[in-house]
Amino acid sequence: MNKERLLEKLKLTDVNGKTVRALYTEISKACMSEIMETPQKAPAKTVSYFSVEFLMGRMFFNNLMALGVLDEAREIFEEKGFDLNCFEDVEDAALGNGGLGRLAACYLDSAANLGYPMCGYGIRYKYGLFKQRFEDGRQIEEADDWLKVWGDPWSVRRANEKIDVVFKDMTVTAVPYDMPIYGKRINTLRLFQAEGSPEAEKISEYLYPADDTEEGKLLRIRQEYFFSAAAVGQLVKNFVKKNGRNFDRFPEAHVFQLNDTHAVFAVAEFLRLLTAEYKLTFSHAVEIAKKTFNYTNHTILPEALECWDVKLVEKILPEIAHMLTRLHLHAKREWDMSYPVEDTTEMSIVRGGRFSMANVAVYISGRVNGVAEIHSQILKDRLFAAAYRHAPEKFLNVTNGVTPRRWLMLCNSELADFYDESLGLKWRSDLEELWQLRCTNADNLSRFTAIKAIKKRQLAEYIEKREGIKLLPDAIYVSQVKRLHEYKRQLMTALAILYLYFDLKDGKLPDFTPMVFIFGAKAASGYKRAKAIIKFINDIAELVNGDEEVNAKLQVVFVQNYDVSYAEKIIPGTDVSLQVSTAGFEASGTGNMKFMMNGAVTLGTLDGANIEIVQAAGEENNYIFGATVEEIERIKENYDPSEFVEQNLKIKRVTDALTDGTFEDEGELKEIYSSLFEQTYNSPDYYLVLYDLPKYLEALLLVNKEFQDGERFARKQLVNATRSAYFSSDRAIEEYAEKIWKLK
Ligand code: 26Q
Repeated sequence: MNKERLLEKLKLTDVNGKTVRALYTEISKACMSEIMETPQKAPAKTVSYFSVEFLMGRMFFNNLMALGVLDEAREIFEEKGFDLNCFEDVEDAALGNGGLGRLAACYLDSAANLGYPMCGYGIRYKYGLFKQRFEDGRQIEEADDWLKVWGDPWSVRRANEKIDVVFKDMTVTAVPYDMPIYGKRINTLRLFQAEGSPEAEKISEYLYPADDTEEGKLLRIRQEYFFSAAAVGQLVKNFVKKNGRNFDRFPEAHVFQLNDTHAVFAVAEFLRLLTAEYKLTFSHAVEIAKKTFNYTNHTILPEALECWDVKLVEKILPEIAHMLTRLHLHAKREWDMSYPVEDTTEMSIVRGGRFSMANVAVYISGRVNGVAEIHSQILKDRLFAAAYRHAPEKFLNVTNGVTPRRWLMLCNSELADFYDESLGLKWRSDLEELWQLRCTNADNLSRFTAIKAIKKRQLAEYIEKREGIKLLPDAIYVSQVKRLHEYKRQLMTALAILYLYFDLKDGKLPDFTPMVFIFGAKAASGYKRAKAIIKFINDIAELVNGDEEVNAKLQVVFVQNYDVSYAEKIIPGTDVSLQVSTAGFEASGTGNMKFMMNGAVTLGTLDGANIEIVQAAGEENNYIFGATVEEIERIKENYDPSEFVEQNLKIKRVTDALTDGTFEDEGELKEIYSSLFEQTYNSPDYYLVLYDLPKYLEALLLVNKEFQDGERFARKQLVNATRSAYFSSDRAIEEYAEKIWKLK
């Protein structure tokens, strides 16, 4: 990359008479041509990362920073009278819906920056995750036509590398779009677009189309097979071109990582190609697959464990169904020699007429990992217990990480500059260096406090611009931003706020430091109860913010359309990060790590990576509460939320508010009430919202009190920020490279 030449090009860019959009394309293209001209060494071994989601966010600022020209570009264009911040209106590439997709993006960033060859494979959805706005407090969804206005200058269409994907009833062309990932190496994210007939094009139209009908399920299967087969097809073909049919050497050149089970059809396609096209025996093909594939599990929620009806797969992919059935028998033969029947049933690929995609993944993978210590332990103890008993060496943990480039250097340049001045530049390539910063030093603390104040002010300005709401300036900013799900317990926060509201109104909290609660979350389209919770929180916001008696002390904001770019504003401007999932349910969490890196304390449960965060930063510098995984098993034996509420009358007051006319209700509040006290698709209060609420309130009030000692609180925050090295995706990728991919 020739930086001087790029800067020269930017200087010569004429802004006059051009639209913002035209300039965006022109500057992006200038960067792209520099990137594309940089030669790359052919690697000995490449990682292929299969993921149905890649939540890349906005590429413009990140790429200019990666190229080392961001600050200079800002100056160059400022002189021309053009503010690069105009490009903050550019759409996020939101081809994912949450943690799993953002993790894939962070991992691409780290692999490139560490110089590991890694190529991401996925789908180029025409529409990303829906856009969200609120009407009367309810979520309205709009299609995310992300390419329409701004186009996609950061990708290159590779029409000459297209490949056919064959279904029984149609053949679909997969056209790759390559996005370079710039770092020490230039890696590629290759997303396939489905072309051919209108039917074919549907395959790459939407992320997670509804799968409650047979048609919907078939479309999902088509999507999963489509990108898996396209990627495997190309990888195998290119391997043969270079090495001939010596497939025993395939695992020396390639390692595949399955980001959850959505690309498990890649296993079947790999076996199909090797046996049908290249005439290997089935056993031989399985042997090679076993040395090539690895699987990361991201969730233990039973409803998220993929199973596909054998009949359905047979309908459109008979050969693939045949491969999976053969694999099932092959595995059984391997096991039947010695394993107890309960174990072989549990590990079985075909179960009750369905393919268990997780069992395929576990059987074929050399390595199976969870994403935080506790989660990996749960995989061994519960989800994959039988497989673990018979092949313990397969299982390992790699705790997630997040890229410090986007989540610190880009979104909090003020904090990064402070580190530069105090520590030199080494921390930028080795986050462990941050440990050197003295958190007790008064100058450091006042610098940090000043930076936090700036980031809070910037956040307040941004929220005012986007939502039209002025945040209280001198308040504790407490944020809960993540997908909306019952297990994440946004409802528990809502009830806690309502409790604080009643107490404030009753004059029971005379020394209360003003608190602002910031929520951001999208609810899946078909997830009625999650939508009800959004409505409930917006109702509370209206009540609290409109009440002159309390609104100088308490404020609630639910921002619309929370996405990667919004996260980049909220996270640095937050004092307290809420991570309050029911213990055992949040596999890891990665938002928690981003907050930590930006100097927010965690108020949370002992779940997912919170446990490791607290280990690194000290329990005394965070606020931990709530039932633990071990306790929950016991509690659930005889938990009756109605009885619990009768014994905790202050809790009863807030749950009564759901039905006593405090709010108008069009069914949403009743829905929430039922979830807490009645048997629905889960037992009453399945996620122990009420059970943990008293302890949650204590923790919130403790934060409220301790925040008054500004210096002490800032120290806790700074300790968190400077102990976050372990949660860098650079560390995580080093672990994958060493323990799973064998690149070192
Ligand atoms: C499965 C079957 C049918 C339909 C949908 C799905 C499905 C879709 C998406 C299942 C799971 C997902 C996404 C899961 C996810 O984002 N998990 C998160 O992964 C993060 C990265 O490892 C963790 O930090 C989070 O704890 C975890 O919730």
